[in-house]
Amino acid sequence: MSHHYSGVDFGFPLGDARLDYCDLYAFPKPEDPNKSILIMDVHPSKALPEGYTTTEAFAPEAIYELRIDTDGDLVADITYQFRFSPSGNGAQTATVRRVEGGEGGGGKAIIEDAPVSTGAEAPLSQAGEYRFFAGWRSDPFFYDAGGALNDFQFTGDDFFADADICSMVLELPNRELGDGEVGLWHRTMIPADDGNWTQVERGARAQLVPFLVPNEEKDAYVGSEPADDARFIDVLAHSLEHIGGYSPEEATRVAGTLLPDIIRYDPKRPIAYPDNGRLLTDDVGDSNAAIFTNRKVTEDGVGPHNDLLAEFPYLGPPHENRTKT
Ligand SMILES: [Ca+2]
Ligand SMILES: [Ca+2]
Repeated sequence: MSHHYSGVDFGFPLGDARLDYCDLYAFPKPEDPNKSILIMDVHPSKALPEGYTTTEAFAPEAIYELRIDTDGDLVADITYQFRFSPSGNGAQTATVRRVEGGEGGGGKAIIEDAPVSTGAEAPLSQAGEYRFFAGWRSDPFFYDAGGALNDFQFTGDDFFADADICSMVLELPNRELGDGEVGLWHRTMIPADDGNWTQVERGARAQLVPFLVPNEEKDAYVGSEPADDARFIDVLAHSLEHIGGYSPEEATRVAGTLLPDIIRYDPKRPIAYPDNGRLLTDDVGDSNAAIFTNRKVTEDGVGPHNDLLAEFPYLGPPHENRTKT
């Protein structure tokens, strides 16, 4: 097998920022540990190389999914599907469906016609014990991305300090997740020519794809399911040899700890990425830098943002108001 390590690449699936998976957070609701907060972030407002993306938050032709494995076989047992109306008249709305079992449509709509926020307000949609928010917020992710691109020579410059993100925030009772640890991941589907759906994006752990999956393997990786992730251990190991100077054996061992690409989450245990769930303040950039560089660099000098909210939707208001007037 030969791979060329193509370097860090922050490109978007099909060149479309709206389809780009960014981060997945999972933690108990601070005010009520019998409920969980699951946050999926897509579509960064800023691109690297530097540039801005579209103001339409979510792709109306796509299905965004939160996949949940409840029995440890890495096959989804519950899927929350998020779909969005076109933004023709300026405002998008969202529908959330809960589908049990593996594939296909069906399921039941739990939230309908939820407004997609483009400004500072955070309209909340509620149905039974579910609460939902979708729209632009301040990106909670913090990282010296420029330093990472410069061979991990960090200067403490937070690329995301003024960045926004398109967020889907779901609050639900823990019993909806079953009893015990679950595996979580995100995927994005778009219509295929044959009337089926094509999976064009997926992930759970932050930064794996841009840092460790070479361009020639990206389509295969984002089109796969976690149950098949053993096939990508050699791919990630090869990248780790290049970036971190690992020996082949050690690179393979470390790659094996990064896959399958899921976040394990048990709301009854303490939350800390990557072992259990992910808090908005977990310093994923630091823990990943240590892995990617074989502990030659262990921090980027950037910490959590100070605009997080103590209550739903937990993410601060966006830096830019995108409401059309
Ligand atoms: Ca399963
Ligand atoms: Ca940091």
